[in-house]
Amino acid sequence: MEYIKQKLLKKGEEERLVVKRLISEFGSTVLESVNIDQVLTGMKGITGLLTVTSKLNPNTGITYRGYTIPEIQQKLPKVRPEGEPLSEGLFYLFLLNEIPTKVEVDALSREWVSRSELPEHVMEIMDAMPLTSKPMTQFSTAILAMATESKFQKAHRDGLHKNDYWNTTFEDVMDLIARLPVVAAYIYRRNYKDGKFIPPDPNLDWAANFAHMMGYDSDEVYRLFRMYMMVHADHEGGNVSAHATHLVGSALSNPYYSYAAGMLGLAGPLHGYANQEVINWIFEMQEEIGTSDTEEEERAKIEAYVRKTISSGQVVPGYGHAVLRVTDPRFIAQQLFAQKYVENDSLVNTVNLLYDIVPPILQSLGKIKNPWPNVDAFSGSLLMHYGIKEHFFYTVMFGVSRSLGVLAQLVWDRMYNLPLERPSSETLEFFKQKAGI
Ligand code: CMX
Repeated sequence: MEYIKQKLLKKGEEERLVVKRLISEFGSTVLESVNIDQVLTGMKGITGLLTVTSKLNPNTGITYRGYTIPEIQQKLPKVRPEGEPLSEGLFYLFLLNEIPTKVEVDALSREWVSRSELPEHVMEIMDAMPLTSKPMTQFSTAILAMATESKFQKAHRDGLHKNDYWNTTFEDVMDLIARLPVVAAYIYRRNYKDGKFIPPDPNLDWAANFAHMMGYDSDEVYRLFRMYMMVHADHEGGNVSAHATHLVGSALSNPYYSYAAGMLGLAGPLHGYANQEVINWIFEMQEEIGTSDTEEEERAKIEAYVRKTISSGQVVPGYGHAVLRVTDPRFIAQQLFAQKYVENDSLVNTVNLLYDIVPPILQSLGKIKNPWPNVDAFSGSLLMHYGIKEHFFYTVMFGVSRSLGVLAQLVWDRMYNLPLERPSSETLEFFKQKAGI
């Protein structure tokens, strides 16, 4: 991987100077003013972070290093021309801002397999966890347990120049990304299958290997996993999992601690846990409304169920977004995937029907800023279709894919020598005074 490091350093040294110059020469340039409601509603819309891997436009959705999801699907190397892009290529793009060749992507696949062996104590710690503990508890515990391997932490302890932080961070990030699917697949095997560990296949790419280690070996599931990893990989810097990873990393905590923090944020119902909630909610709805004789009757029953969810003070999972103001292009990518490869699946049909029914109801509330579906509204129905029915595991899958973007960003955080994150906070008195109340 020396050539990746050399490229990274070349770009990094140039960009690091730009960041330095922005701080020293243009530090007092005003970006925007901040309103009270922005502070009190989760810092929405306040530009407070530097993130290079991706950018979220409220009206057009995510771009990865400037490329939309359809462009990514078209431009990144694939196993077959009509297939889905390889995750290795996406990581390469996040890291180096270049579309890699298939040869470069294959080298990364081999590198990740070569780094994928878990330390013995990590397996033992996973084996010691009760099966009653949530998959995300097991996942984040295993990530923390892997911190014994941190090359960054060791180098830092031994006295590391800050301009070299990126180097051992890159090494940790590569190890971590290589091992996350192994950890996740083992959690899956222990919780839902025979508990036997399936080793990675050195001939498979990262996403396909994840499916393989979970026990799914077909070109169709490999293709699904490649698409799944791609759509969940990054969503600029302010979302909870990305921001938590960055924030903890800013204290120079090692990449394992940083990513574990991100995963604990992903586990929340307003973030990545929503992908399980969508399936839970649909199943509960189906149980309550039963079968219908006509589509009209079914629509009326679903509508009533959606209204009941809202009136009981709950959110409709998979709908709404803190930034997006349109249907999430990641939802659309999955819908197109289903149109292409999935024939007449009743759960997928229900998800499509909900897309018709839910937004007008949410819109009619008059308070929700975005009534459209997000990435989580579709993903579960696809996994179910391909036989991965254990929906309590779905957030772990989201967690594996999110590593591609936020850990590439962590390398850049260290390359730029970004300092400790420390915004200020104010008391209620301050806001009352500002408002004159
Ligand atoms: N169903 C019902 N009400 C909703 C809603 C939904 N899906 N989404 C938002 N609202 C409500 C909010 O609860 C809020 O109500 P109050 O003013 O009474 O508190 C109001 O609409 C305004 O909220 P908002 O500004 O539009 O949304 P936020 O930026 O505060 O929150 C999000 C965004 C995603 C947390 C929210 O839309 C939500 O809870 N959605 C459902 C959970 C979900 O799908 N999360 C996954 C997001 C994608 C991801 O990170 O994976």
